[in-house]
Amino acid sequence: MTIATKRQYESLTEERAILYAKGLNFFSEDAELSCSEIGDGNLNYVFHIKESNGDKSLILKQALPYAKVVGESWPLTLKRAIIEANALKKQFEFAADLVPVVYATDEELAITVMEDLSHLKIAREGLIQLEPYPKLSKDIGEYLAQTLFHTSDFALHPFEKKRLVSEFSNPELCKITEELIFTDPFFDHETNDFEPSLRAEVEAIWNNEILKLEVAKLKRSFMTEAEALLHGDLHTGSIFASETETKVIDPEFAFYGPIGFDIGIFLANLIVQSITREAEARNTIVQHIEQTWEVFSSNFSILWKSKGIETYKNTKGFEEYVLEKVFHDTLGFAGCELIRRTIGLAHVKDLDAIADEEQRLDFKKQALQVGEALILKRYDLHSIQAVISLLEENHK
Ligand code: SR1
Ligand code: MG
Repeated sequence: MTIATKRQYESLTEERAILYAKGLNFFSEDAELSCSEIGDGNLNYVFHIKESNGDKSLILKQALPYAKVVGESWPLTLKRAIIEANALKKQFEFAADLVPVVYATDEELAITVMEDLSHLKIAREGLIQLEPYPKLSKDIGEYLAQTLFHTSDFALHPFEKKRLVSEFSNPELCKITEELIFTDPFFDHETNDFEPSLRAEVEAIWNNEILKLEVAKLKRSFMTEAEALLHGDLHTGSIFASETETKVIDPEFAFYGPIGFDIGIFLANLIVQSITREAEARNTIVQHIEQTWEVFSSNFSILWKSKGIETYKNTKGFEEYVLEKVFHDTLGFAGCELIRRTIGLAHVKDLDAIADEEQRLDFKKQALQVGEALILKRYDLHSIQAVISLLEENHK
């Protein structure tokens, strides 16, 4: 496929998206195309374009120059489109089955043309409907190990690693995370959004100096520790899934950061599910939580031994030290994600769509409690089983 010709930025409509797709040499000349805008995220348009007289289809994703969730008053760099496309290509090198194929990019129009995955469902939606997704945690554990190990100093020549750090410099999107995950929910900030009945719990967080000190440390780690190329926003809305397939999409927040961040964000979104489920359905999620960490850590360890280039890799205790550091970071980041999804700007449907007010508020209080516990106790928890015990304690 050819790269599209350059032109000035304009946001597409469904009609214009069809015209654009016709210029890609992807569909045959006589193809009749239909298009629908299917994006339900916070930041972009997603056009699904398919042949009415054939089987071919693709996704055309266009970044908007502002955050859709807030409106035009929140301008946002279009460079995130090329960051996302380049991150997908880099991740494809190490986890080809677990990310969409990028067909073409257009930096001027902030467009990425990619594989159509619309036969899959967004994992958040499926999990809310209690889909078991038997492959989800194994696939995500594998994705995390492969993408994080191979982009770290443990696998790359230091020159290449630092070149990638520079290529994936993503300050505007990082600033969103620094504010929305690590800062605003812990202060009386105008971006916060919480139910009035939660005010006592929220004020307790704002006044908890011990908690805020730990969040400050996690924010510093996020801002300064360029350990690996992260997805940067690995919640369950960034994953397409079915019984047999898992694909990680949307890495527009990609940058070099601490390995535990991606793992923590994913686990936090599973933990939200564990909070909202009845005992029987909860078991499936508990297994996913356990398996994500087990698969990540065992694969990371295999890669360390088979492909690691660090001179100290066989020094007794170093590998264990690295994995333990990642584990503690993971729990802290998961705690911040739980809190921000409950009282910050960007919420999750898993909690907000619960119609029964009493139950919804109870679950939100649990999310805040678990979030706080994960941040404060992260150095006392030494295994994923200990985390599961903490979650079970919370249900009693
Ligand atoms: C203004 S963006 C709000 C949230 O949506 C994205 O998916 C990120 O999670 C961000 O924090
Ligand atoms: Mg997204």
